[in-house]
Amino acid sequence: PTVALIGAPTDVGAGARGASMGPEALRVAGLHTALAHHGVVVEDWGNLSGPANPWQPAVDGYRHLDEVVQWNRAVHRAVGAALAQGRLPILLGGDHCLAVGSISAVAQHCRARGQKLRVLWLDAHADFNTSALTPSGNLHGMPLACLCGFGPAALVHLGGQGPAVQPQQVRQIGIRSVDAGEKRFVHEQGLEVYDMRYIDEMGMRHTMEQALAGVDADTHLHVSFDVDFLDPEIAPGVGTTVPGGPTYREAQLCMEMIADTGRLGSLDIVELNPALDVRNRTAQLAVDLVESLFGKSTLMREHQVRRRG
Ligand code: DIR
Ligand code: MN
Ligand code: MN
Ligand code: MN
Repeated sequence: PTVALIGAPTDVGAGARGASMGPEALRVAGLHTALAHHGVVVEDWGNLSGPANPWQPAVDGYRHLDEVVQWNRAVHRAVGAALAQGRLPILLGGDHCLAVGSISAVAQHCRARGQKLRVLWLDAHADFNTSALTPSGNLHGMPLACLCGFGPAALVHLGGQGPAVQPQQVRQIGIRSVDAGEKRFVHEQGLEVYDMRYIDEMGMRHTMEQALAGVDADTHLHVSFDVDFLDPEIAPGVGTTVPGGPTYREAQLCMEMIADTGRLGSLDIVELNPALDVRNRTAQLAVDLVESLFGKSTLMREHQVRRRG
């Protein structure tokens, strides 16, 4: 596939400043060359632009709603253009509010082609708050609810009428921090959640088998990778660390099993915060994992696959 890198340097939806530096940190960590090494053709579409972070308190349950809408419109347009040109878009965030723009564009693309969409939400958080439920007003805690039809009209209808996705199309993986009201709402909407307790008890292999069940040749897989999915011991460079996330090997296996499906159609890499990182190691780890997502595998496995024919 030909990949299009789309930078969205903003932290308007986050509770800490710094995710705006994410796109450049991923480039500095060598995302482009890492993918090129695996035979992926990479086009860097540069960075989108949008309003500055006004750093204001919440109004009616939302912080910076106008700015979040403007950034998401830009993301929606760019991701839609990339898909229309047959590219596999990689959104370089930026905070996770931008997933509204990217996934609404992906959903439109799939609907137009009669393709099934499966969204894998890799995150420590459920991101399923609404203005009534949110403890913070930060829109990076609400993108999945917006995509499912619960949120401000300007975000819910970014990709046309009706919700962009149905809860049944989503699999949440690695969840370990959910607000009280948010938890009830996640249950009510019937989201399929593979939280850390599930991963601890069942293992990452079984988790991914379940999360990927039903993915077939007609399925477009979208991966929304919030870097705080990872254990903070290995990934300190995020605004909201939550202990007890996937280890290095668990995260690699997760990515490798997604790669094995051959159905990856689009990707968000969000919430990387270089201001909180240590010598860009979290960006380097993200690049390492994305390599696996695009089919990097160990020598042993390539050897076995070749022998099996
Ligand atoms: C929290 C934190 N649930 C909120 N959310 C984060 O503010 O809504 N999402 N950090 O990534
Ligand atoms: Mn998160
Ligand atoms: Mn998130
Ligand atoms: Mn497609």
